[in-house]
Amino acid sequence: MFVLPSDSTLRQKPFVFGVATASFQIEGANTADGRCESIWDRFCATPGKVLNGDDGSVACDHYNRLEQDLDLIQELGVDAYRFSIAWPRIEPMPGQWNEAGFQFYERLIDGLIARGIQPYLTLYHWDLPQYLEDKGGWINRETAYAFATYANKVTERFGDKVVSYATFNEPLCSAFVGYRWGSHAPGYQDERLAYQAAHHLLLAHGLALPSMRNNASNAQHGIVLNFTPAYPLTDSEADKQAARFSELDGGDWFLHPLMTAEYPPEVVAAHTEFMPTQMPGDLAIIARPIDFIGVNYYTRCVIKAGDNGKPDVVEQSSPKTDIGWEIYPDALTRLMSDMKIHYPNLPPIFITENGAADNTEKVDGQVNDDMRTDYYQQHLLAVHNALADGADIRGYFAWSLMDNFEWAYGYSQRFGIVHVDYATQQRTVKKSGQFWQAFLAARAATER
Ligand code: IFM
Repeated sequence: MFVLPSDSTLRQKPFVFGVATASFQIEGANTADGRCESIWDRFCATPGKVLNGDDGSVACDHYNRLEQDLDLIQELGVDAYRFSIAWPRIEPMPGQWNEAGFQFYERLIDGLIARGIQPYLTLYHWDLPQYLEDKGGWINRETAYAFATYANKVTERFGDKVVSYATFNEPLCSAFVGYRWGSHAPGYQDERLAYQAAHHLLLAHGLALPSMRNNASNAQHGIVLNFTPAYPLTDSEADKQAARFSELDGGDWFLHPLMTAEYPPEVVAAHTEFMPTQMPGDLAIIARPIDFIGVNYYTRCVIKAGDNGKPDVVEQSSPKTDIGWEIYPDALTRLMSDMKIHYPNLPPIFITENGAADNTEKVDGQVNDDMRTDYYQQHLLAVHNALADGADIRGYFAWSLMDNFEWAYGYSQRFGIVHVDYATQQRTVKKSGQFWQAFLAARAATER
């Protein structure tokens, strides 16, 4: 049974509740109105990279169903909508700014505002223009400067209409999944390239901030990172150190330089041969002040010390979501308190993604996704507990508004609180979506 104390901060404004999506995962229309090819279009077209050969050419056809989807977001009763901009729509050729691309997002932003919903904009959620990849992508330092120019153009256009700008979503995935493990675009498996890409992503973030602030001085500016808290298998020093190392070489590889202007020394010492080429002053640019950190949380991992103390993941037999990620809400509470301990200068936090893959299908017009509903309830309690412990969390976004293209898993994994029938593009609010509607309606009622 879901019991959130009636006086929980979660039930009170200005705590922000929203739903989140990303351009490539929902828009489709990947050749419309001058959009150029992205690295994910190329990756999808490469045999064997994406399950079932799925691609983003249609996805949820959101590009052509914008008004209907805006109404849907409004029906949920959320305060905010987090979305990303497809760089390939905005700058389809180097230095050429595409008015049709700007107009699509303008209609989106204005449509949200007209419905009383706050726009939370992410500038980069993995869909790099392919022409930049052809020149080295995130391995090429020039890409960081190209991103800063793009960020300037977008924030110049939308300014303070947007409440919150995030430079990047999960640079860990762009750098480490894309260049180290290879299961995301552009699909390299090379440690050296991975740390170099990570450095240029962080540099791009820092380079973009001054013009973003200048163009939108009332908006909040920050970055969204993902974290997988690591629990030691035993109380041994070796397991504890291995667990912390896995965090430092994960989410903290990005958070640490943002907060301290240095990379985690333990990882630098262990991986000297892979460390990125930097220019003097880069770390000061990376550590420019930000207004918020977006935290994406889905699961934890359990770690034991393997060969030479290296972290080894130990599979757990506890309940998992359909994608195979352990359900462990307490790790979200712990993550919040650990972050405060490790980084005393931490800015306010938004939980910018949290959710579950639950592939329950529609039966008689209903999607009874009980596992996801339960997942949300447990994680709301985890956020409540973190707030009670003193964490400065300002908002929570459910991932995702609707089922969508789940990267290398194609359409096989459903994260939406709204079901999408990909054959008809019909949207159906799931039981989890109805839970959110009821929760948000109850909160609105107490304000009256
Ligand atoms: O779908 C992704 C999203 O694009 C980034 N964060 C994790 C989600 C679930 O895997």
